[in-house]
Amino acid sequence: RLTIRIFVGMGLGVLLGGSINLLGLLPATESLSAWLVDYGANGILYIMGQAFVRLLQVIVIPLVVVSLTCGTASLDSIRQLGRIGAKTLGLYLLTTAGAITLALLAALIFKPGQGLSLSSDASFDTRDAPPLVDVLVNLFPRNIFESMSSGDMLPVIIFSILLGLGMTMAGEPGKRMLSFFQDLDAIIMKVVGIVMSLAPYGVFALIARTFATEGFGAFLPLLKFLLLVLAVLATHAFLVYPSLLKLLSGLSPRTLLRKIRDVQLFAFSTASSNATIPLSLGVLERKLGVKNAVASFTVPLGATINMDGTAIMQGVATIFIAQVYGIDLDTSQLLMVVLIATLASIGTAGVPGVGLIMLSMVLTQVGLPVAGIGLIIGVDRILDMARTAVNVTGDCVVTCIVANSEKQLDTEVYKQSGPA
Ligand code: DAS
Repeated sequence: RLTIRIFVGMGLGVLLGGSINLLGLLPATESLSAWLVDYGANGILYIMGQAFVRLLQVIVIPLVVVSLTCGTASLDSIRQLGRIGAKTLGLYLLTTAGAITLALLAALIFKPGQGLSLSSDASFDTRDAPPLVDVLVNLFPRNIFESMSSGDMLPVIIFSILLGLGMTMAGEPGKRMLSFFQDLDAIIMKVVGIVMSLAPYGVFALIARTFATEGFGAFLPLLKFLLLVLAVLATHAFLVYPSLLKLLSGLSPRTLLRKIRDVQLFAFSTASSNATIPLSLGVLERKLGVKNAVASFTVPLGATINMDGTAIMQGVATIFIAQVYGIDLDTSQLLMVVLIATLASIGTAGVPGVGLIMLSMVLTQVGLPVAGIGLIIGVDRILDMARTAVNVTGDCVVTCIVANSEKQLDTEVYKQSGPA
């Protein structure tokens, strides 16, 4: 339902903005109608669009602290699942780093942002990207409140992981605190839901203003960006994952992809990994023979920290925005994008639209203008649905690999042809 309303918002935005542009009503001339349109496009629509973007940004810190602490604290059984935990974390981070590298290479080769001169709303500080060593040192929070207030995400991610681990080792107090954080998590997810319910209006305003001021020219370059992200997502889901599964477990990729099709469609339509957890667990345990001891650990963890699709969007978007603003990223900055997008994908909770929120952190850390998000926010909903389906596919593939390596997967059940 929200997706449809967003599509409607986008459609109306294109219609309104496009007609304003085609009628040449902007820039305002002395005529009253042009003045009214200018006031609307550069007043009301501007405020609506910016308000929506800022509302997305303001929830980043609480969202990451709470969802990541819960995600890490859900490792409470990491002592029993030591090896499984290490393998799962290792594979999740490895596939995400691989995904972002694939995305960066594709974007550098196909140059989706080449030669575009899209103006963007807010002025921004192209802060010089700090050298890599400082980034690594700054990973460690000195004063967590300072990091939170300055929106310096990396120390917040490290702090949340430490907090979560501390909880798992603190016995009763840890359990009490964890349930408090889980309640907080539920509340913050509701807040994210409120902001996302404003998406149709925010997207309408952003799209309408983009088309009013930029004209249809704006959409075409986005089409190239859109198609490139979708192409990398498809490569990752239908080429990289199957090869990984075959290589590391010998299990049949065709069987897996056939049996998790519903999971992918549900993830696509809800654009939420969290909402898909129950479905993933059911399919993995009942149709693919994965033991609950593993799936109950790897699936919730994956929904929180394994976001290959999101990392792919962030990789292509970062290069796209850099190209639009004519900023060349050097090798150390590209490596930093891999590191940060991999870490950012850990902190991205599995709810609609948060990948875009995390993108603002990736852009800030490499000194790119966050306002660049305004260029791609209009097509983000479609990308969100596609990348969530990839995120969930990654969770299922890694779960099968880890379960199989720990003899926790019944290959008879896996091979059963049963209904998809
Ligand atoms: N929609 C998120 C998810 O549920 C991913 C994202 O927003 O990038 O996985």
